[in-house]
Amino acid sequence: MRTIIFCVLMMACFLIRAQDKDQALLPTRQQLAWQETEFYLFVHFGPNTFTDKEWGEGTEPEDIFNPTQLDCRQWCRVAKAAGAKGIIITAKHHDGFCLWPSHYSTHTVRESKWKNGKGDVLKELSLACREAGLKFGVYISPWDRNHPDYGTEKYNDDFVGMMKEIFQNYGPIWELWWDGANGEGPNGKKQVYDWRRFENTVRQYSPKTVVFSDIGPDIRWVGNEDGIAGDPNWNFLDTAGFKRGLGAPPTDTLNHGNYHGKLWIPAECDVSIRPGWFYHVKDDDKIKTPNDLFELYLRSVGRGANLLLNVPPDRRGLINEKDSAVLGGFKKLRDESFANNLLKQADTYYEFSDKDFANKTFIIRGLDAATTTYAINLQNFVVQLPQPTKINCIVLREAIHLGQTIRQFSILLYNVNNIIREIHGTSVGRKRILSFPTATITSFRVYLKDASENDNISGVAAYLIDEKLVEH
Ligand code: FUL
Repeated sequence: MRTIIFCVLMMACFLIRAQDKDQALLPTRQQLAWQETEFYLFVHFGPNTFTDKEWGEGTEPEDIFNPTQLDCRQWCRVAKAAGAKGIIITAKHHDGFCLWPSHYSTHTVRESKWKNGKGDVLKELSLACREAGLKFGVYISPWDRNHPDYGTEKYNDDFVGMMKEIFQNYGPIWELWWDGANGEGPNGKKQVYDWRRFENTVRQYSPKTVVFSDIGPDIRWVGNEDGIAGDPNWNFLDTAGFKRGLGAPPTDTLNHGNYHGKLWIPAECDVSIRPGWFYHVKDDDKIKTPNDLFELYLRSVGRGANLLLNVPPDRRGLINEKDSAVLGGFKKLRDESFANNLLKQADTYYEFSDKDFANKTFIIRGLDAATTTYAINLQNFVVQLPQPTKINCIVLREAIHLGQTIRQFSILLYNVNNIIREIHGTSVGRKRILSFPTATITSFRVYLKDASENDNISGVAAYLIDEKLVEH
C-alpha cells in the first residue's frame, strides 16, 4: 500500500514539474555530469617549476624544463588515493611553454633536452588518466609571453590551432580551463582575443567538453583563489555585457552567482595546496593540512560548488611525498566523516494538506544512496530517528537536474518535543553540508521555501563528524 501511495505521489509531483519545466533553468547533461565529479586535482607544471617563479617571462631556455623522473601514472595514483575524480594540467601557462610538441610554437617540450625532445607530457597524462579512470582536463593560457605572433591577429589562428591539436591528439578533453589574463607579449603588445572563435572551436571539435572561465560558458570562476564558494551560491549568472579577465563580473557576483541569473553557470573553486601554484622547495613546510582541506571542502562542495585543488609536481616530475601524505589525510577525514549516515534507520514523514496522505510514513533513502534522478517534491518533512542520536552535520541534496529552486530553508532539531536548534539557510544546490555543535536529537523538520513551491530534494543524511571539523 505504502508503495502505491508513494508512486501516486511521485506521479503527481512529476506532473506538477512538467507544467513548470518551461520556466526552470536547467543544466546541460555535461554540466550535470561535471557537477557530480565534485573534487579533482589541478597540476601546475612547466618551466616555473625549475626557475622557482610563478609567472615565467617567456624567455626561459627550453632546456630548463627537465624533470628527472616524470611519472604521470604516479600523479594518477595520488589522485585516485585522494578520491579525486580527474586531473587538469597547465598545458601552456603564461610563459607560453607547451607541454606538448605543438606545431604552432617553437617553445615546447620538443625544443627541450627532456627525453631528447621526444617527450610529451599531455600524451603521458592523457593515457595515464584513461588507464586510471580519471577525467582529463587542460588549462591553456591565451596570454603568451613567448609567442612571436602574440599581439597580432595571427596569434588567434595559432591559439585555435593549439586547441585543435589538444582535442584531436589527446581527447576526450573533459574540462577546458581558460585563464582570462591578457598581459603584454614579447613585442610589448596585448592580444585582442577572438573569444567567439575560440568558443566555436571547442563546440565544433569537442562538443562534450565543459569550458571554464570567469563567465563560462559552462563553468564560472568563483571569484577568489581561496577555494571558497559564496553562501548563498546560485548556479545562475548573467554574463551580458561582461568579458573574461578585466571586464569580468565583480568577484562578489562570481562568488554568489545571480539570484535571478539567466544562464546556468555553476561555480568551480580553485585553490592550491601550497602558497603558490607551482612547486617551490621553500614552501615544503607551508602545505595546507588535512583539516584545512576538509574546511575548504565544506566551503566549496558543501555549498554546491566543485573543488579544484592544485597539487604541483616537483622538479623530479612527481607529486611530492609531503603533498600526497596530506591528500591521504584529507581523504581519510572525508571517509570517516561521511561513512555512517545516521538516517539509515530513520523514517521520513511527508506532511500533506490532503488528509488522505497526512502522516503517512515513507523511508527516504540516505544521501549516499541517492541518484541524481531521484527527487521528492516537498516543502516540509520530518525525519524521525528510532532512538535519541548525536549528530553535528546534516547534508541536503537538491535534484538540480530539475533546476535550482530552493531559495531558503530552515531545519529545526528536536529532542522529543523541544526544539534544541534552528538552522536557517538559503541555497542548497547539488550538495549542502551544514555542520553545527553536537546535539542529541530524536527528529528534525526541514522547511523548504521557493517562489514556485516546487522544490526537489534528492537526498538527506546526518552524521556525527569529529567536533574539530565542525564549521565555525
Ligand atoms: C591565474 C594565473 O595567473 C595563475 O598563475 C594560476 O594559473 C591561476 C590558476 O590562474 O589566473
